[in-house]
Amino acid sequence: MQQPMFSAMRQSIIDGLPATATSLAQQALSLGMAPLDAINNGFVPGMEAVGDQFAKAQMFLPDMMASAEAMRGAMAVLEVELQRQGTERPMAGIVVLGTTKGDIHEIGKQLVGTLLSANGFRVYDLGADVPGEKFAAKALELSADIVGVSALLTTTMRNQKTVIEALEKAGLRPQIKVMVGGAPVTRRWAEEIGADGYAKDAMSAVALARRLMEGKAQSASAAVLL
Ligand code: B12
Repeated sequence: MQQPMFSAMRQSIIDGLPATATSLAQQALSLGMAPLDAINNGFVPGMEAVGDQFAKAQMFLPDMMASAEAMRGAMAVLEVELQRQGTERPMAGIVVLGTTKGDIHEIGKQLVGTLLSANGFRVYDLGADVPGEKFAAKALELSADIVGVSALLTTTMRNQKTVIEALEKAGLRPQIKVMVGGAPVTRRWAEEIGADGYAKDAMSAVALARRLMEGKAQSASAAVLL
């Protein structure tokens, strides 16, 4: 039953059909499919195919927008279930999340936020096209543990560094861990800009956030011992 359903999900994204994608997400949940299975094996492969077709000029911007709309429709249904699972966990840490200035891609960042919430993190999502100072102001206001910065364009990746600089300028860098991600981002880039970690997808982002929290706890107890 799963394989034909995954294919239908993938196709609903490629064809840019929000009503179909939403209905497939609902059907999957009512059949007992795990929301992450639907996301990772059904809908995300659809988005990947769309990206490939767009890169080869086999698809144009309005089609890609329809595909993004279909993805958001499916995610809206699946997120509710993922969030529900997260409400039953103890608080793991406070995360401020956003996409860099100049960049309007939101789907991957939202998926990261949803999985972090589902795993007990309290997530504040600033949205897309967010300047560095806004990340810093929100992190200060919430006493955040982690700032997560997404970038999907090679031209906006460099603004991830601007976020780190804004945190430094606000004197927040010592106590706040920064994680970066997005399709063009690499581990090497994360190191180059002085981020504390990089994750290639939302599942790895959760593991990374947990590791960063452990690192924070260790340096806090080391400071107490000194
Ligand atoms: C959907 C989409 C859009 C939608 C966005 C809708 C929305 N509200 O998000 C729309 C149609 C608006 C759009 C617009 C544009 N897009 Co676009 N878009 C895409 C597409 C097809 C899919 C992106 C996506 O949602 N993927 C699915 C999610 C689940 O994956 P993801 O984003 O990579 O996120 C995962 C990981 O990267 C990671 N992650 C993401 N963020 C973070 C953050 C942290 C902290 C961590 C740890 C991890 C992490 O975890 C996520 C979940 O697993 C990509 C193709 C691609 N292969 O990426 C092109 C793509 C990114 N777009 C591209 C382009 C060129 C554009 C436009 C400039 C087009 C134009 N001419 O106007 C504009 C950009 C405008 C702007 N200023 O931002 C290019 C970028 C090329 C480049 N190298 O810079 C791509 C690669 C397409 C291509 N192959 O050419 N786009």
